[in-house]
This record gives sequence, C-alpha cells and structure tokens, in this order.
Amino acid sequence: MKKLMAILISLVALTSTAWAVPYKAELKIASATALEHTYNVGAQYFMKLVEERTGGRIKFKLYPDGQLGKGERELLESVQQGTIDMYIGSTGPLGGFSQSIQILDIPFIFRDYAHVDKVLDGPIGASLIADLQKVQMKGLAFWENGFRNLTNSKRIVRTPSDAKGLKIRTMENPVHILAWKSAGVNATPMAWGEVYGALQQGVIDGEENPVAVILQMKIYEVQKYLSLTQHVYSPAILIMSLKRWNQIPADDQAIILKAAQEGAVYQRNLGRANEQKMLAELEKHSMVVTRDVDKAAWVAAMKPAFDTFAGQFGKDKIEAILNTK
Ligand code: EAX
Repeated sequence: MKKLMAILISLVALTSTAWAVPYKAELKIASATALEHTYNVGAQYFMKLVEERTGGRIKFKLYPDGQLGKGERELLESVQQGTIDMYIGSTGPLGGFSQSIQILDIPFIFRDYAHVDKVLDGPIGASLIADLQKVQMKGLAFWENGFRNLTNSKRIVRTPSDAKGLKIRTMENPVHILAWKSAGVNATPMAWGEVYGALQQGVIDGEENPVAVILQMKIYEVQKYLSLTQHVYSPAILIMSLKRWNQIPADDQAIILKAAQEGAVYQRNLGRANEQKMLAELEKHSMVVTRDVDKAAWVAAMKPAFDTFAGQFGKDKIEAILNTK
C-alpha cells in the first residue's frame, strides 16, 4: 500500500510540474524623458534581451515622456503601489522613499565615471539597492543620468557669484536644494514635467541636468547658457515593483537581472561616448557653452551641503565612497 502511495505522489508531482503553465507577462516600463533619451534607448535594449531569452514569454510596453506621470516622483509612487511595473529614471526623487540613496546626490562626492562605476557596481551600490526592498521596490541595476550642469537664460556663469540670485529649478531632492541654496541661488524644486514650460514662461531662470537631457529634452530651445559645472553625479536606476517581482519565477528573475546589468553597461556608455558630440550639437542650436567654470569655487560654495549631509549619513559612509579606488 505504502509503495502504491509513493508511486501515486511522485506521479502527481511529475505531471504537475510538466503541466505547470510557463510564466507569461507584458510589463509596463515608464520614464519621464523623450523616447530618444538614453533611458529609453537603454530600456529597449534591455526589453529585447529579456524577450529573446524568455522566448517571448515576458514582453514589455514602454511609456516614455511622462505619459504615465508628470515627474519621476509620481512614477516612483506608481511603481511602489504596483500600478506601473517598472521605472527607468534618475534616483533624484528616490531619496524621498528610501533615504539612504541620497548619499549619492552629495555635490562633488564622485571624482569621475570610473569612480562612479566602482561605487555603484560594488558593495555600496548593492546595499543601497537592498534598502529599496523595504519600500516595495526591487532595484535591478544602476543606469546613468550623468554629471549635472547648470543652464540659464540670463548670462554666462563661471563662478557661483555669477549665478547669485538666479531662480534655478532643482529636482525634488533636499541635497540638491541645499547645495544650490548654499551657492546663493534661489533654489526652486519642481517636477520634471513642469520644467520646460516654466523656463519658456520665464517663471524660472535656469535648471541643471546632464548634457543628454539638455539635448534630448530640447532644453536648448528655452535656455541660452550652459555651464559645465558637473556639480553632482546623478545616477539612474531600473526598478521593478516588488509586488510584480515576487510573481516572477526565479529562472526568469535571473534573466531579468542579467539583462538589467548588461543594459547598464550599454546605457551608461550611450551618454559617455557621445557627450562631446552632444555638446557640439547644443552649440549648433546656439547654446553658449562655458567649459572653463571655476570648479574650486563651486566645490567651496556647495561645501555646506556636503558637510550637512556627510553629518547625516555618517563620516564612515562618506569616506567609504571617497576612498573607493
Ligand atoms: O531623469 O528631473 C530631472 O532633472 C531629471 O534629471 C530628469 O528628469 C532626467
């Protein structure tokens, strides 16, 4: 009898796995930038890899340009609630959900791209990504927004004193707000979806973003002056709602993670390899590009933000980033 039962149980187990319905889904990915921006070019590269490697079982629908939400904070709220499956965008507003990631926003904490990659792809980045699970988000990989630069409609800006009194839009991010306030500008936090219109109407004098955003979001149409301050490195991140992530079988999760990491290398390079070409295009669109900004003066002007947040996050964490070689 026992033997018969054992045969029956193994038969049921065998047939149940054989008949298990393979996981299928169409996942929504949302961003706040134009389709030709590096986020969405990278997203399409990622989507293709996953679709190919799952034999088409996992597909995607990409919603660029803020179609599903005016700014990145709203898109992140939807991912947290599970109404949007995935987000590709900057980590700027993410600190409002998971504070630890704001350490990456400290002005002048990164030396160069090599330093960025070592930190984001190492234990420090991994621990910041792990923190996101506490707020219902699965961070898949750090992608790239880039080093941020100041644009304005009024005048050439080389030093912080040139920028004094300008009304500059910042991301909804306390580190950025304090950094610009310390530099003596009128820092105005605003959702990305409102920025172009506010610049066009003169409600604000300027904003700050990486070169790819300034070009591919046509900021040159409403801004005359670009100063290559590179005052903050702005990571991007590919995130999935934890609710959706937990529905995906482990094998498919591994495929998604690997494609996200391969996508990171591909997408980061899109901005880096083309930055000089994009700057030349901005000059063709009659932007006045100031390359010889007084970097030491900007570091000094934004030091209060560096010190405040170094205190908040702890000297050990700051040194862990600064000493990453
Ligand atoms: O992520 O809000 C911003 O300035 C971001 O850099 C932009 O949306 C690209």
